[in-house]
Amino acid sequence: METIQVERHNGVGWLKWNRPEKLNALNETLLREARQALGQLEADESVRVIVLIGEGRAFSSGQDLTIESDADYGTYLEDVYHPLVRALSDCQKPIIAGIHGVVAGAGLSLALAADVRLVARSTKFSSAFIKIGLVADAGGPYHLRRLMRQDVALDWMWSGSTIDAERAEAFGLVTELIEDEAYLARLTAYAETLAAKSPTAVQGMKALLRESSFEDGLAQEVHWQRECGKTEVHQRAMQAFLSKK
Ligand code: T3D
Repeated sequence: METIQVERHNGVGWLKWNRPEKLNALNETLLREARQALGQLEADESVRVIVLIGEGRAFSSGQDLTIESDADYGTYLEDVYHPLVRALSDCQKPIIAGIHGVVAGAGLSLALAADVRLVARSTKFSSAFIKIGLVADAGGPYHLRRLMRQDVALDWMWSGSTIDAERAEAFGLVTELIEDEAYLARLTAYAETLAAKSPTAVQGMKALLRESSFEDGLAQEVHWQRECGKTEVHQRAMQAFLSKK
């Protein structure tokens, strides 16, 4: 692939935006290749956790602003962004966004589609869209609404301002804030620790927390707990507990 790099280590699939010279600005090739790479990692049984990261000094500077196109923006969203955003949202495996440097505009929207966000302390978060007269898109508003207070999210989106990682943490956008020197090691340890846990329980937790209604939630609990109860991890843990009695 031209704009995406994929690596697999210790149960973790690393999906890396690879346009460092443009701070991983998102062009059509990258968005389509990312969709393809995500599909491959999802289908690979050796991969239990997926990490999204950016090569170079940024996670992503958002939509590539140098592209000249006559395409209708709505159609472009439907054809190019939404397949990736849907795939991220529908992915049963846990997705971690590892964020450093800059995360802006549609790059932020992709990061918000991850399940958790591990962030290097010097990262700058830019809402950016309004600066070029656009609404936030690529699923960003949906996720912002779930993570943040609506008035604070609107205030930020309307301002188009850039905030530091501490502020983003206060907004609820950061799962774990990490000192820059420790960032990559901690991200790797987090992902590999999660990959070592029961995949049935890990994926079940993700599915249960996404359920929208109470009744759906109860029904899903029944499904996932039934499956978890059959796993070796659970059987071994029960035997270990009982053998100590
Ligand atoms: O289609 C849809 O509906 C989706 C719509 C989405 C809209 C958005 O995503 S809005 C957000 C768009 N992004 C931005 O507004 C950020 C633009 N970039 C910047 O403001 C700055 O680059 C940064 C503040 C992020 C970093 O500044 P700095 O000084 O550290 O780096 P730089 O020198 O500006 O950038 C390095 C290179 O990356 C440079 O290229 P060059 O001159 O070396 O050839 C720069 O032009 C390029 N670059 C950075 N961001 C983008 C970009 N090229 C294309 N598109 C970018 N977004």
